Amino acid sequence: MRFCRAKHISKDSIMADVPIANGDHKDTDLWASHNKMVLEPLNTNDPEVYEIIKKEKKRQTYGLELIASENFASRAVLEALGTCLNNKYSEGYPGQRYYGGTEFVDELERLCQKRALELYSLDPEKWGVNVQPYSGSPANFAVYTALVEPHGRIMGLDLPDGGHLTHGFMTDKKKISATSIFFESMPYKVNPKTGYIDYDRLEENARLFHPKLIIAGVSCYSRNLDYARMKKIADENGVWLMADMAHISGLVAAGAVPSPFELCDIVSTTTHKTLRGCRAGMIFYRKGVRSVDPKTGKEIMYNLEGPINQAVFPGLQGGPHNHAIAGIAVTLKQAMTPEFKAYQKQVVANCKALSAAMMDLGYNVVTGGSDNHLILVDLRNRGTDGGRAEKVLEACSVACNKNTCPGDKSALRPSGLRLGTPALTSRGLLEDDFRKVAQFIHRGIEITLQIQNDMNPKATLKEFKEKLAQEENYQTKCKLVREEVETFAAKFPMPGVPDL
Ligand code: DSN
Repeated sequence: MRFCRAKHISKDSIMADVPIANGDHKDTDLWASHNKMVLEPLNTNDPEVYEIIKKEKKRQTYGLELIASENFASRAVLEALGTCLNNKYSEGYPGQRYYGGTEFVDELERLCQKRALELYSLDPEKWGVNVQPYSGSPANFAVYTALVEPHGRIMGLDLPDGGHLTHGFMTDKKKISATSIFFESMPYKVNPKTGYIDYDRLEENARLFHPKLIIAGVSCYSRNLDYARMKKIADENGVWLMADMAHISGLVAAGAVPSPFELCDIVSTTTHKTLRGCRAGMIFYRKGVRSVDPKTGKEIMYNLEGPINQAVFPGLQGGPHNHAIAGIAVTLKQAMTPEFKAYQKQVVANCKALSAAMMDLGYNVVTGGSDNHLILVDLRNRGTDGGRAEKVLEACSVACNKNTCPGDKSALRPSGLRLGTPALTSRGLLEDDFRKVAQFIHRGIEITLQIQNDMNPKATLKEFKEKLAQEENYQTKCKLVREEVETFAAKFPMPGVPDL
């Protein structure tokens, strides 16, 4: 097929005309319908996908979203994602690309980097940032690739104790995360009685294990990290201290929790959790003078920037997702506002209210509360577990996730529920609203117990789910809670694009 242009496309009327075929009648028809295809809106172009998105929008709007790693991105962030930036390849970094036509994506990436450093009050002489990681997992793997040789050693908080998969998760039988496949990982743990990180044991094991890098980061830990203690352990062993602040990067930006930047060498993050942006990642690294040799007086420089940038591209990734970089830039601008700071303070206040309400209802909250945006409710004293409660709550339009609790014997039957406040706080819920949310959760857990009492105590989760799905009695009970939840949730505005 040959293209020709119907008329000249002026800069003012981009997309007013699109290429049409110059050929026989059949080709012209084909190209007319091709033109329609590339210009028509989603709802008519692909009603099947459109309807699925509408259903998901409805689920988010009428449900109570308590998954601690989720949030509702703003309209401006979502608009930046759905743009022509999606189309552009630009391997490399601003000013050093492999393709032409990168003038504007260079401008965008530089703006994004500038905002990232500003948000966390970082001196550009002392810190740099890579805004190209596709998300948190690739960001972490890029740091390890840059700084830890193959089979070099890494210590991170164990996944069942509240760490993240990418911090090196493996079981007795299997290396699960690529971090444990390509590097050697040794976890540190929480104290099973208190739920707090056992820093003494980390210190002891670091001396024995000689890691190259220690990770200060969490996925399900409701307390502030002791960066000073971790820095002391890192320095004693001469190793890198990396913070993975993915869960708390919005809280850090607002000063609602301690910042890792003062004491860590590298800080990785996602941008879509408490930071409330699009799905992407960033890596901050120290640069400039690292120390001065006491004997020679010679300055020793950090060597993080080159290795980290090279690990992201060309080491692990291809072209940057320029639409995501635009989304991050918009996110960072919003995060510098007083409104965002107030939002983050409310996230923490709401979490304290939710935690207190759950404890008033007789639940055991791990560590007895929270410093941040999440709590872990241990259901062992109630005679149930996270998997069963999660399923019933889902049937009541309450979204949260099962999670292992300190001391759990089996990761296959996690005892806890992780509950987070960032998403619902974005919809404007305050402390009193979260006390109501606690009541809804409690009612869901009561139904869970009723179903369990009606079954063989050894019944599997599969059998539990079947009973929940098949017995009218329990369906009716869940429906009653669900209708109240949905009426309650519908009162709160939803950030984002109105229909989708
Ligand atoms: N799924 C996210 C979390 O819950 O922490 C990160 O992988």
